[in-house]
Order: sequence, then structure tokens, then C-alpha cells
Amino acid sequence: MKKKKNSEVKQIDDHVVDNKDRVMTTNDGVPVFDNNNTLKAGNRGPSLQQDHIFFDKLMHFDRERIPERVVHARGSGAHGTFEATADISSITSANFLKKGTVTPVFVRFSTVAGFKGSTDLARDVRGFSVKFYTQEGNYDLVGNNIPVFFIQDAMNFPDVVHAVKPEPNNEMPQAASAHDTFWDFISLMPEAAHMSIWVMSDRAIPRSLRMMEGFGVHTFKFINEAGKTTFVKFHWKPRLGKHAVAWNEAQKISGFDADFHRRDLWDAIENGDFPQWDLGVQLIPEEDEMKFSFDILDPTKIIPEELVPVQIIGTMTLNRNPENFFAETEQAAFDPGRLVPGIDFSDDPLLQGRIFSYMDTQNYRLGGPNFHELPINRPINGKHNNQKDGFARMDILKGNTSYFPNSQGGGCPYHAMLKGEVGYETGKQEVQGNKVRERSDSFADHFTQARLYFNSLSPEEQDHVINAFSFELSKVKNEDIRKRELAILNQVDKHLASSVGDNLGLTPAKSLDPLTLQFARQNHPNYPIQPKKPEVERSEALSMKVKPGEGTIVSRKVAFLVDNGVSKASVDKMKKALEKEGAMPVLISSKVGKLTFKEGGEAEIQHTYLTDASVAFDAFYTPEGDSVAKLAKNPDYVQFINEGFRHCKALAFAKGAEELAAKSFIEKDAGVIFESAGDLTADFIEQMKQHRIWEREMDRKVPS
Ligand code: HDD
Repeated sequence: MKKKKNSEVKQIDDHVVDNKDRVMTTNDGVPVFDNNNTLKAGNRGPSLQQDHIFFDKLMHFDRERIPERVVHARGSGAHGTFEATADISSITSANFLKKGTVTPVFVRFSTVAGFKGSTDLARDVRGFSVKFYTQEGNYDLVGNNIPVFFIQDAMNFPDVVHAVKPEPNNEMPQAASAHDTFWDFISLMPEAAHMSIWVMSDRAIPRSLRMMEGFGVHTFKFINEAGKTTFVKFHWKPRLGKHAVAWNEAQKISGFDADFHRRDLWDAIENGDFPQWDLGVQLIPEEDEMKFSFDILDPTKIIPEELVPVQIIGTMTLNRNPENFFAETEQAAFDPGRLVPGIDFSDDPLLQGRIFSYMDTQNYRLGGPNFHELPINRPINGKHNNQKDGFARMDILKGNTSYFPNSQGGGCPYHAMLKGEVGYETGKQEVQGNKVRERSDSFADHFTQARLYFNSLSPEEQDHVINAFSFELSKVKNEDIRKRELAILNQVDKHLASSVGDNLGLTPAKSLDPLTLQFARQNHPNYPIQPKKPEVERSEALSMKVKPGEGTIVSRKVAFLVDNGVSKASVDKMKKALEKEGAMPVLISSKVGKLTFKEGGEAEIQHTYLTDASVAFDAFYTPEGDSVAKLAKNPDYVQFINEGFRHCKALAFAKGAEELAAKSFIEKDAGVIFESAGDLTADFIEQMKQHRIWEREMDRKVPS
């Protein structure tokens, strides 16, 4: 793929090593004569202490691992660019947000709880970290795909993470929240109610990293040239829409392809299907800080788009895969404390705590304070200061002055104020108050927005939330925990609580559990506090259901279920129609290698019923031909289409293949397209655009 040489790419390319046509060397560049045999006394004799070449190799190998991230260990990264498309210069002086400016970015998506090698399809929040290499230094927007957080104060962060991670005695379960310690914690923290509904919704099992929203979560501040503050919430809106898999699918994908999301992102970029997101902002004038029924500093709250619309200010395109996973994705150090002029923190107590944690963790994980010098972390505008030495220092500072002020070095590097240049200036803010460890009662309404989210979902999405809570709480062994969580759900929505209760054989209690109340009163002595009337009770933007007439099938994978003797004409007709819409047909047959067509000629097969699973595809097409008789006898084929049906995906059958539907549990139904009944290709594409045919899910489950 042709590479675009932006300054970040150049900075990385300068460090890329290509071994092609090179002789192997030691780490000191000494050519290695024999890389197979250690040095021995006689060819059957003991190894010699003087084998420096062997030690050089083993010493490096023994130290190849670094600590994985304590959270968000599992991640996938990509390079790209961000282009600012709107004039917001009256709101922020941030240079990279000036209309028309193009800034290199590196993005890392992650799950939170699982270890580095865990499955991509865990039910979990996804991290959405973006490093902007701006001309005024690096800016990191370190967000998630869910706009709220479990806790309100950073003091509880290690606790929530300990609760969700595998339990400390037996280190189980991996990459899963469905266990006692997590729900014990959540059921004692009513502030987690809102986020827990998001995590139990389809948002936590995205179809693709390319099909999820991103959020800065906290309220931040924009500062303009005159020093005026505007509060801001950041949103990433995916051009491919927001979509999920079903939970049953997620569990199966984890077995078939634990790298499902990583592969999908990698392949899309290699194929030139560059994923894109628009960056949106919600702007709140400083004077309106206290205007809402909730506190904008509370990270368990969203600002509904109906109250403050999202304005699009730029577009991000991911167009280049990393050369090397470790050097780039693993060593990328993100830090929400890394701001550029024009952007500032708010007083959100969760955000304030993050300002310490990331710097500290990078120092530990990347082995000392010079991690900024790794190619992936270097600012492209250069770094100039008097910091020096430390493990693995790479920059070679010229001259004999490394202090300020100095006269010997001409007073350099000088600070921006000395020459009237732009430097980072914190927005002015009057601060008053006693030193206290307390929480504002404006943070005490834990259920109104949880309800807003649940009420904004379609009935099918609500059903998924109910099923997810039922699954997770069924896995909890301690019944007291189940009851406590049910009591919380009952504060959010009666239907939610009673439906989950039915599945657990429990009747939800009317009020919160005394233990939950006791903990809540440690933060708010008068808890529960009468909530303010919310401005909106439903927000359309929160549902992921595709609206009629919307939706795209760009980059969707369609399984063409074939075998030798399939009709080329029947394959090509559908292939052409799908490719025109940007979808990706994939031929699946009983073995890899050559597939012969009915009309003569061959195709190369890469995917088989053996290696691939129905859950990895978005839709299914069975063309006609002599293949039909073979498929009728192939249980793996029948499993493919049954499962596709169960997961509410569109299925199309060419005229001569329609009888195959009867071999499975599939009948004439929504999203099941028979060529004899209409326009095969157009109907198929229309159904695929909906992403799923949810109406089929409610009462037409089939075994698979
Ligand atoms: Fe965090 C990593 C997102 C709260 C402490 N966090 C990390 C990553 C993301 C987030 C996306 C992965 C970065 C990467 O790709 O390398 N974290 C969030 C969001 C939060 C949040 C959206 C709340 C709104 N985090 C949070 C708090 C603390 C931390 C309150 C501690 C006080 N987070 C960390 C960390 C990590 C991290 C321990 C682990 C690895 C790393 O930083 O680089 O410092």
C-alpha cells in the first residue's frame, strides 16, 4: 500500500528496520556465522561460558515482555489523520482545530478487563484513545465507546477495576464481568447504575471497532484566545453507523476468532476501506454550567443531544496499519493529562484523578521517564527542555547547560511568555472552599439518566439488556448480591427489574438494600435525595436501531455458500450487486484450493465450512448450481444458515437453491429472500442495510 508521508509517518519510518537481504548480526552489528549451534567443547560436549553471541540472543529474549496495561491491556491500533472542518476559532485557540488543518493521529481501541491475549468479543467497555500529533505538541483524547463511567471519583478506580478483573484467589473469570466480585461492587454503588445498563446493552459487544461511537466522557473546557472558557463534551460518530453483534454470537466468535475486531480493523485498512469518524462537540457556555437538572462535572451523566446538539468539527480517517505491534501499539502511551493550548480540564473529580495515573503507569510500564522519546510517542514539533538522563535516554542534548535560567546557553530553551509566543495556559478560574473529602449532592441522582438510557432503547434492545443482566446475575453465586442489584434495577425501571427478576426467580425489592443505602450515605448523608425533573425522558441518539431508509452495507462480509459445480452466473450476479454497494462477498466451500464452476472455470477458495463460522458474517447467499445437492448433505452448511437465521441476519437463496432453506429451520420470513419471490439482489441489499431483522428474534428462535 502506498504510504502517505506525513511528519508522524516520517518520524516512525526513520526507525523502521528492514532485514531484507541483510546478513544477521548480533545487537552490536557483528555478523553471525551460525545461528543454529551454541559453542560447545566437542560437538557432543558441554556449552562454553564464552558464547557471547548466544548470551546476547537469550538476554534479549528473556526480557522481551513488559508489564501489560493494568486496564485496557487488550488493544489494536492504527495510524491516520484528522482534518478540522469547521470554524470554531471563537471558542478555542487549539491550533489543530483550525478549519482545514490536517493532523496525524494514532488510535488505539481496547477492551478494559481482559488480559492482553483475551478475546476481542468480551462484554466490556471499549477504549477509544486518540493521539493527535499537533504542531503545538501531542494531545490525547482518551475516551471510551460508552459516554458515562461507573464511578464519580477517581479514588474508587482501583476498586472498580479490582472488582471486575479476575478474582484474586483463582484468577477467574477472564475478560468477563459475570462474577460475584463485580456485581458485589456495582450493587453497593448506586452511582454505577447508569453505566451498568450501557455495559449490559449491545454497546458492549460491537460488530466492529469501526462501527462504534467514541466519547471523551468527561466535560472538558475549550479556551479561546481571549481566555474565555466554554465547556465541551467530545463525540466520535462512525461513518459506518453503530452496530453490535448478538450475545450468543459474541460468545461463539470468541471461540472461532478471538482476534475478530483486531482482524476486522487490520483487513479494512489493508483493503483500503479506511474507517472514518466525525468529531462532534457539545458546547456549553461557561455561564450555563449550573443550568441542567444534572451536574456537568459528574462523569455518570450525559448531556442529551436534544439539550445541546452535537456539532461536527472534523473527520478522522484511519489509513495505515502499524509496521510493528509492539513498537507502536503496545508502546503507545496515552494520557488524558496531555493537553494542548486551547483545551483544559474541568473539575470532574474522575478526570482530575486520571491526570496522575496515566503518567505514573507509563513510567512503570515503559521502564522510566524517557518513554516520550519512543517513536510512537514523540511530538512531531520536537521537544526542548532541560530534562536529562534516565533509563534509555535517546536524545543527545547539545551544549553544557541543562538548567533555566541560564546565560551560557543563550537563555535557551526559553519559555513562551518571554517572546510573546503561544504556550500552554491554564484557563483562569476562581476557586474557593474548604479542603474536604466530600461529594456534592448535585451528584446524588443515580437513576434518572439510567432510566433515560433504558427508555431510549427499542424493545429489542431493551430485551438484550434484560437478557444480559439475567446472564450476568445468574452467574453470580451469592443470592444477596443478585437481590441487591435487582433492587437497584427496580429504581431504574420496573419492567427491567421484574423481567430480570423473573429470570432469576426473584421478586425485586421496592427500595434499595440497606447495605447499598449505607454506602450511598457515606457520600450523601441525606441519601436518597429528591432528583430534579429531567429535561428529556427519551433521546433518539442513544438507540442503535437503524432508522428506515438509513444504513449502509459498506465493508459488510457476505458468505457465499458454495461447493463444486456452483453456477458462476448465479455467483457473479450477486457479487456484482454487492460490490457496487461496497460489501465484501466471501466464497465458502468444503475445502481450500480450487473451486470448479458449473459453466467451467475455477475460483480460489480461502474459506471453508471447517475454518469459518457463520457468526463471522453479516449475511448469507446460497447460489444455484450442482452445488445445491452437495450442500443439502452438508451439516456444516445447514448449521451456517440456521445460525445466520437465529442471529437475525439476511439470507438469500437463488432460485435453484430455495429448497435448501427447508433443510434447516428456515421458513418464508422477514429477511429471508427467495429469488422466485422478487428482486433477489435489491431485496437482499435492502434487508442488509437494517443490520439485523430484529422482528425475527422475538419469537422465532431456532436451535443452532
Ligand atoms: Fe483509564 C488506560 C479510558 C478512567 C487509569 N483508560 C485507559 C485507556 C483508555 C482509558 C481508553 C487505554 C489507553 C490505551 O489505549 O493505551 N479511563 C478511560 C476513561 C475513563 C478512565 C474513558 C473515565 C472516563 N482511568 C480512569 C481513571 C483512572 C484511570 C479514573 C485512574 C485514576 N486508565 C488508567 C491507567 C491506564 C488507563 C491505569 C492503564 C494503561 C494506561 O493507563 O496507559 O492509568
